[in-house]
Amino acid sequence: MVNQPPKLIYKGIIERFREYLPVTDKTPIVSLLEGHTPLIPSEYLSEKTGLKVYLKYEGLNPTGSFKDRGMTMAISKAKEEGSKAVMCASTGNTSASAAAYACRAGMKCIVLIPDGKIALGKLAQAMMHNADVIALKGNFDEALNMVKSITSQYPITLVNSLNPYRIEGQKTAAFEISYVLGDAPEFHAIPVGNAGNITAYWKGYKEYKQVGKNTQLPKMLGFQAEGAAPIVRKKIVEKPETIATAIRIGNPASWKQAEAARDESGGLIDMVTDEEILNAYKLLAQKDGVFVEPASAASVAGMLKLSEAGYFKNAQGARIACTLTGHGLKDPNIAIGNVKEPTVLDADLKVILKHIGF
Ligand code: AN7
Repeated sequence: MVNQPPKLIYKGIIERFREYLPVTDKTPIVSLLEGHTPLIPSEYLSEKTGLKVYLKYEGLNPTGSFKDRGMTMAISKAKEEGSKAVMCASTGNTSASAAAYACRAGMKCIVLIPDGKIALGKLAQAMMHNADVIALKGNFDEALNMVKSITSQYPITLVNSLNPYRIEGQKTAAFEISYVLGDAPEFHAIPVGNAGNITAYWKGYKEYKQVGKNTQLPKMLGFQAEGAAPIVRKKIVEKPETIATAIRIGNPASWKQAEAARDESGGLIDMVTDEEILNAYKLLAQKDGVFVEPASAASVAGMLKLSEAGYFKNAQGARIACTLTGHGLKDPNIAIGNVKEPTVLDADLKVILKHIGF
């Protein structure tokens, strides 16, 4: 019938997983139809590791990263509570997401980013979505301390992952993976920065097991960048450094929760070098056709590191989900700086044919 609304329209993670989320009929849902991202099997990585490798491509969220899952919750709840402004510290993706969702909610958004250390695409997003962008002469950890101090004293809602609604939203990625695979995978590999996402996935997997949707829990495998690996080193890193600017964090807010996810699941948190990150970044793009930002490749870099060390030798054929947290277009400079340059040729058919081998 002509006027019947289509029944299968996807409405975003809050509507899809409403029963697992702290929302009510009164919560105004601010959504960009985030979530429902593909779980892409990787033949190449499966062959290389002897596992069944699945890539959870979170770069396909509306603002290009997994942050949108948490932001739809954080902004909806902020709106419900009557908040007029939100604020976050960010290595880039949180600011892009907060800025977009705040626009949609008609709220003001203030973001604190480390000056010169966020990827170009993310900066463009925050600016384009009209956030008040403050480039701090300091790193993410310093920015987060400022934001915590300001939001605890003034009427501005904090939307970093210290905001519990962020974690609630982000746990839905674990639900989606479980739904597609019919159960939780045996392993889950994930980049770790501020450690909100590993916390969220672990919560999601546990909740699905509690309600009987899953029969098992995965071992959580978290990966930090070697120059920003406080959890691995058991010590705050005062001056974190890595090419993967998204995870250039020296004092993660969810440090304890990440350790709990690791320990309760029987998994581990390890570190990968920038070289290993770039290698996985290129493999994903060039073998699987999946373009991610450098931080996202940490999950695959870590899986490959463990595979080479024999970690999976008694688990051949097991399923592993690797979260690919953000889209490759976020950080065009790293991409362009790490692969071969375009070949500049004259507009001459013969020259071009010669170049391509005819
Ligand atoms: C692509 O945007 O912290 O361990 O301020 O953007 O949950 O922090 C981003 C983090 C991994 C790490 N991959 O996740 C921010 C921010 C990408 C990211 C992480 C981030 P968490």
